[in-house]
Amino acid sequence: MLSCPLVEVYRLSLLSRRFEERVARLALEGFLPPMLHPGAGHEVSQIAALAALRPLDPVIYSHRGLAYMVARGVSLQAILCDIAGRVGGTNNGKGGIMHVVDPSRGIYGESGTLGGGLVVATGMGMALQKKKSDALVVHFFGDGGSNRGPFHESLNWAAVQKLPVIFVCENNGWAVSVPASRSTAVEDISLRAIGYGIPGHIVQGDDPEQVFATFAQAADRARAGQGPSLIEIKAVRLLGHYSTDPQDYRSDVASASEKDPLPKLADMLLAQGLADTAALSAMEQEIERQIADAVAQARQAPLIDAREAMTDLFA
Ligand SMILES: Cc1ncc(C[n+]2csc(CCOP(=O)(O)OP(=O)(O)O)c2C)c(N)n1
Repeated sequence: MLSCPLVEVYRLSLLSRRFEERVARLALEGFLPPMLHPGAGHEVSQIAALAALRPLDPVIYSHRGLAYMVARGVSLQAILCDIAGRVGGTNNGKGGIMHVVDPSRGIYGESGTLGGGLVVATGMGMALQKKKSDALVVHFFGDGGSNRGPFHESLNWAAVQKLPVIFVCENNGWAVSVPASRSTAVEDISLRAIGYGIPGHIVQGDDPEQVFATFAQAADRARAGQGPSLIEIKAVRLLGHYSTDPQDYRSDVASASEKDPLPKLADMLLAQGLADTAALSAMEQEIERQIADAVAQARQAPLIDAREAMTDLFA
């Protein structure tokens, strides 16, 4: 059985974190619009999850963070151009920050409405099943999204039809400013799997090996025609709902930062002898260089022509 590529998960998580920090600074500077939902705290589990799947298994991601695209190798420059409305992005300025779409890397964007992606993922699962493909769809959504109607319809239908879908609830305990305890009567969203007759799993967002193994198991099940799984990642939202959120509704900000999976993973690499401090600092420098290059290139890209809004339309 394959094991989790921990060093690569760390590198991509660090790249996602530093890139997102840079995006936030570029927004303050006015180069980009400020509306980013930071994924800080979620990166390690998102990347370990995708590492257990095939590179082209379709991903319908959630609005939180950029790690999904970074994990699939979408270029940083293209992501920046998408966000900044510049030529060179993945969809010519039509998506902005939350809708990077690159089917050549299995990245299919997300729905504009919370919960909408569940239905799209289920429909894609039907299409894959009809085509007798051995690919599977993975869809990430939040605990807030799991309380919307499409969650129940999608899981029920996917279970009945044995669709190749992995439903992933990233439970960070918050939906904007509403704590999960005020919106959800159960602590574990994964318990709901029982109601649909499918496996439900809980994984800890700071345990990439557990995440990898659980996704690999759910993927085997989906590819074998046995149907969907529901995986709940216990995640931590280190920052605000959006980048300039003052978080005045929150008293756990300091304690949340102690739960950051990224330094924990660095410690794990050092303890297991998978990397030494010199290797980690070389990695950090390489990442800074990669980001600086992407920013320099994006700054040179021209703004999208407004007429682009009328191209590639099919409805
Ligand atoms: C139908 C609908 N209602 C409200 C919103 C606004 N909205 C965007 S994200 C969000 C909260 C999402 O919380 P959760 O699903 O827990 O994900 P998280 O932000 O914690 O990652 C809300 C209410 C929306 N996009 N669509």
